[in-house]
Amino acid sequence: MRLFPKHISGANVILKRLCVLVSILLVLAGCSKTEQNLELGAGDEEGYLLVGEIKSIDEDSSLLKVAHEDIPGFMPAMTMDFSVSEGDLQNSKVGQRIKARMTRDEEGGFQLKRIWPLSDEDARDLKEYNQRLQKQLRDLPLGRYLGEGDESADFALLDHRGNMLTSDDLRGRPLVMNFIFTRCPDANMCPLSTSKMATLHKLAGDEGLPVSLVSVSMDPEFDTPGVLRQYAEAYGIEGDDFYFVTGPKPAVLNLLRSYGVTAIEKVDTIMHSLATLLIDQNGEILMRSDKSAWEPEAFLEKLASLSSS
Ligand SMILES: [Cu+2]
Repeated sequence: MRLFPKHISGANVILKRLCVLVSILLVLAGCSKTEQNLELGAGDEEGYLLVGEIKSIDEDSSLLKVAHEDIPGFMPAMTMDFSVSEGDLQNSKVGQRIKARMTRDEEGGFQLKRIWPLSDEDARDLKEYNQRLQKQLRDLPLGRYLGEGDESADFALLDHRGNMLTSDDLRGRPLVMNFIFTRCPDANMCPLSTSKMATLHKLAGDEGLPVSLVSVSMDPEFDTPGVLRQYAEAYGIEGDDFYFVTGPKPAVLNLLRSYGVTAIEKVDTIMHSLATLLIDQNGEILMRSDKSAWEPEAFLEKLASLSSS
């Protein structure tokens, strides 16, 4: 369908100008919208949205008993059992409020997927830190992103154990950060980068060098804390100084933007670039590699020089 034929009549010219005006107004409206939807798990479509409180955990049968609120058009408020994934089971705490998608499992029972912990304190942190990050983004000159010598970006996200992690929590010791997503099908990209992070973690541990490692998911709608927990386990990554983090999509996208990491969603994957950063104990970026072939040994050397200085 062609909107504007070659021979544009007077009425069409007016119509065309109106369209242009409306487009400009829409763009302006979009630009002035600063409030971002920082709701955890926003944007999910599968099954029914469920909000509730964990009442008990049955580890042997991988079941959670959850008192859920009314699910409009489907089910009134009640307490019932749900099957959950191993990662979600490990992250669950009695008394915790959660948000999840409710679907049928293979046995015809109900299951919860994409579980996000809900707390007012977390919501406040998400909002406050993301506002700080947005200000940092506004202060960056057009086309620039953070690199060596720059102050690192502020963030608040949830780790793979379901706990809030902020950039301030990480101050006081060096930090290595990279960007991955668990569904990445390209062995030379995220899987390789995660293996290198695991190697660096081990080498630093062997040499007694203090460092925190943070892997930011580029696929926050799929990579919930429970999914990240299973991913960490699959790579044999343990220790409370290694974090896989995720959160509301706008907060994650702002963090990616600040570091100039591109992540373009395709039908069944994400086309993306990579970045690995070494940030010192005061939050300054000391090293940045944009290649998938970054060397853990080079980062280790820099870490050692920090310790000895
Ligand atoms: Cu990847």
